[in-house]
Amino acid sequence: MGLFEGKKGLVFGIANDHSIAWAITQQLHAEGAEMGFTHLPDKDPERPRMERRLRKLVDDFDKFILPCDVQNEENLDAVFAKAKEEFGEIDFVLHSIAYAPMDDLKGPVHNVSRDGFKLSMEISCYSLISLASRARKILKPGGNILSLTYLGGEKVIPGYNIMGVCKSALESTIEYLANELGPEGFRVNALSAGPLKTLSSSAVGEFDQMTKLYESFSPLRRNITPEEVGKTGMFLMSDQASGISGENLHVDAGYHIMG
Ligand code: 0WD
Repeated sequence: MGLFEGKKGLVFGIANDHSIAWAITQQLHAEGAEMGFTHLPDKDPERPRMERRLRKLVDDFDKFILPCDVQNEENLDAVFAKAKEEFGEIDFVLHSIAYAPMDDLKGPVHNVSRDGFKLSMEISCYSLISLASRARKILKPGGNILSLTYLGGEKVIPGYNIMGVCKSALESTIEYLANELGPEGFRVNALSAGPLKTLSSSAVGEFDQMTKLYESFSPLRRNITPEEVGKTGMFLMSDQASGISGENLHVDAGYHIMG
């Protein structure tokens, strides 16, 4: 019997088959989880690219697929209403979302615009609060929320720029949420992944140099694979991790320990 047999949850952040959320979803599905998924609303309803890409991946097993821009309260309400209708209660929420406008992301933090800062923080950090406040109303005791972060939230990583500031805020938010939701029986954790080529990461400058550093200097002298991130994400959301909350678990071939 799979670790997620009878378990139900929501997955936010599959953009395509390179997405980290997809790597985790494949492991959750293999362990028997039932899931509802969201995608960014398509700008042109005549050409629903985002929806089509997601549908192609999860069509065989999704319970539902809904558009959701995390900046839109009505979208968020609709997703959690649907989850309640479909599942009653849920066991997990995967938050695998980040965004910063290209002009702000490419440049130094001291040049970030006020609007760019607000937008990046809202989508990359506040969105977790939006999900948590709704999730706690339908999470089962023992349920949990997992979010994705990167080492650039703990240390200065050249090229990571404003996203590093967002990840710092996200990691702190995870700790506060873990403390607040713990007494209700819920866990909140972060998975800090090494660099993987995805739509989002291709916008981060110096990405290729980052992966080379992992191959040369991490304790394992290599980078990680999507499958490794997927398996650890699945573990953290499973009952096997029932004693883990407020954690920031690095799946980065050990790179974070290096000076
Ligand atoms: O190396 C990497 N790829 C790492 C990524 C290393 C460590 C952490 N991460 C983090 C990212 O910062 C992010 O939090 O993992 C998370 C997932 O990122 P990903 O899998 O690398 O990127 P991607 O496949 O692009 O998924 C992120 C998705 C968006 O994709 P696009 O590329 O279309 O922006 O976040 C979603 C969207 O699906 N997203 C939103 N969802 C709802 N509302 C919004 C929004 N406003 N904006 C972005």
